[in-house]
Amino acid sequence: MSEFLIQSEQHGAVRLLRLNRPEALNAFTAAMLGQLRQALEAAAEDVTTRCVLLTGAGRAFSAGQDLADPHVAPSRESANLNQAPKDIGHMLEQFYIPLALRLRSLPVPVVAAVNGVAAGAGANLALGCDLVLAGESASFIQAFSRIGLVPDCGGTWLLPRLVGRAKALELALLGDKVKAAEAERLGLISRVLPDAELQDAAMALAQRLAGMPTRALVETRRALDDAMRLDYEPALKREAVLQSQLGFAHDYLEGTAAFLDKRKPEFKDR
Ligand code: T3D
Repeated sequence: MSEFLIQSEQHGAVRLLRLNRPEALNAFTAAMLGQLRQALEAAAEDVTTRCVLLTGAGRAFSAGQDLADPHVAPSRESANLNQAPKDIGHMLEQFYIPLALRLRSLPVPVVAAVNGVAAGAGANLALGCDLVLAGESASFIQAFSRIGLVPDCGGTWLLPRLVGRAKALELALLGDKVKAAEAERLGLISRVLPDAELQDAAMALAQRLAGMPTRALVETRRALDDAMRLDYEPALKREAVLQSQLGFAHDYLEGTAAFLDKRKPEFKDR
């Protein structure tokens, strides 16, 4: 049994978080979800951290909710004994929703390095990250329909936005395994890499993002998400508001000065 269900390492300005229950394909228990939330908060509070990189230990990214966790596992006798089943919605309210929201509102960009299978909530947590890289042997499974549930952890919101309604329904209804190459072709993820190169490439990408103007990147994430529900003109106006704000910030002054001075910029805003 792993003591640290989430391993945290600092690599310069990159906080690497590794899901660490490899014996169960990093399936989420309540304790693990709690530790992941704490690890994200710690990264958010540390002003020297400018990018988070999320990956899994062992051969999987995450198999989603641990179906044996006593918080959710139905009693095998419940049908016979007429016991009330557990309300698994509570698990979502208590753990997954705050986690999904925090991932999407973190003050730094988040990269997922999907190193193996990502199923159920594991898939959708990965897909909710800002940039998603996957090893060529990785796969994505909307496993929910296989066990009589709907996609959660943002799946119903993310899937149609990423791949359109037709493919989203195919993925969600059938719950078939989508290999990394197909996930890239569909637009579900950013990029596929040879397995042996995944971790180094993901770290290089995270380091690159960490050297960029963090505040502008985070506002870009928010603007793109918001624009999905805005008409064209309000989206244009929102861009103008954001440019007004960013135009007074250090990083814009530094970025333009560095360009004119022909030197590398040093961004600081977060
Ligand atoms: O319930 C709620 O709280 C609501 C929220 C739901 C969110 C969800 O995530 S629902 C979806 C839950 N996840 C799944 O249904 C996926 C279940 N797992 C699988 O289908 C397969 O394990 C995989 C396709 C992911 C991988 O298959 P394979 O053949 O590579 O590995 P395996 O042999 O099936 O699994 C290896 C071990 O991990 C095995 O344990 P053992 O026999 O070696 O002791 C297996 O039981 C364990 N494991 C895999 N997934 C889970 C799990 N244990 C608990 N929960 C799991 N989700």
